[in-house]
Amino acid sequence: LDHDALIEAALQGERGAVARLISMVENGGSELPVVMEALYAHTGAGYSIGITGAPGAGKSTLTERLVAEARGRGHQVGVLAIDPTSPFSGGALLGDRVRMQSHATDAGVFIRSMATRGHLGGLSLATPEAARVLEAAGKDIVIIETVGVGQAEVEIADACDTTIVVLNPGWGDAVQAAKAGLMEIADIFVVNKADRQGTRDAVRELRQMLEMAELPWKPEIVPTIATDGSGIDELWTAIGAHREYQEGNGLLAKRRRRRIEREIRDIVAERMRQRVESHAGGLLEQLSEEVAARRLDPYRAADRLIEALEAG
Ligand SMILES: Nc1nc2c(ncn2[C@@H]2O[C@H](COP(=O)(O)OP(=O)(O)O)[C@@H](O)[C@H]2O)c(=O)[nH]1
Ligand SMILES: [Mg+2]
Repeated sequence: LDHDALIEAALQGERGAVARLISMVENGGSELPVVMEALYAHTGAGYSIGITGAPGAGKSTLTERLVAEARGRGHQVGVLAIDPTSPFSGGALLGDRVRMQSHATDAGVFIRSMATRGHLGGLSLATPEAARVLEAAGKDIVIIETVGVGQAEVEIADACDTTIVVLNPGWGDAVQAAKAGLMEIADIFVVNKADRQGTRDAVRELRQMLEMAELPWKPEIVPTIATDGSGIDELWTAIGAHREYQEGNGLLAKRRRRRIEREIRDIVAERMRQRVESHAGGLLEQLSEEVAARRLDPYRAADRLIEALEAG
């Protein structure tokens, strides 16, 4: 396996090389740090957009529309579809692939359903790394679709430059959104399926909630019909406005620094975990036995293990 050739090909945007590097990220092999180091110098110019919301809200349909919109404006686009509830592919992911086929022959688009097979840091580490691969391959817009389930929503807000929360018209959705803490993470709200009844109520309800929240940035509320493309133009404009706002006041740089900080923290935590594991069977087992025999308490045992780690 020639890493240099692989990296060079990925930098040229070669599809197969990009796919292999993302697989490498998913598998979390030992060669990953070297590869990421080589790619890192070629990143930084991309802009990432996160799309989150409940299953069935229309995230994938919206993503496909946004891809077309971005392509029409001359951008190269990467898409990462992440579904932590079905990490080993399945109906939803397959569905995404089928629908995305309208872009399948376009060299300016790279779409990937992500899963973490072996990456020890899980998706929170694999996602920024995969996004970086796409960026290095020339994708200046990276869209990350995540199904909104609890922690994943908070994580996506950290993982991208603009976070879009997708809701549907329907009684109580705005209230649920507020309860789930979405008011704090959404940079833009999309009320998708605006062809359905209750859209105006949903928008009004959301607006009221946002007014009460007193946020520094007032998220725009964009009604869309992803199936026919209505509102996509407005959504693109809203993304641009949020980007400009963040670029103008230094918030984008701040947001990215926070992201990097978290990534470093995750890597360190992961490495520490690995090192602890490397003592499994030896010192760890011995300490466990002493704790079980009440000769030692777990905290003292942890101290002893840390001392051993520090001693190398
Ligand atoms: N009526 C209507 N259906 C939509 C709209 N957007 C998406 N859908 C449908 O909703 C279903 C779920 O869409 P999908 O994009 O897979 O949702 P995801 O799970 O959030 O990615 C599909 O059958 C879509 O065709 C919309 O604006 N109006
Ligand atoms: Mg989807």
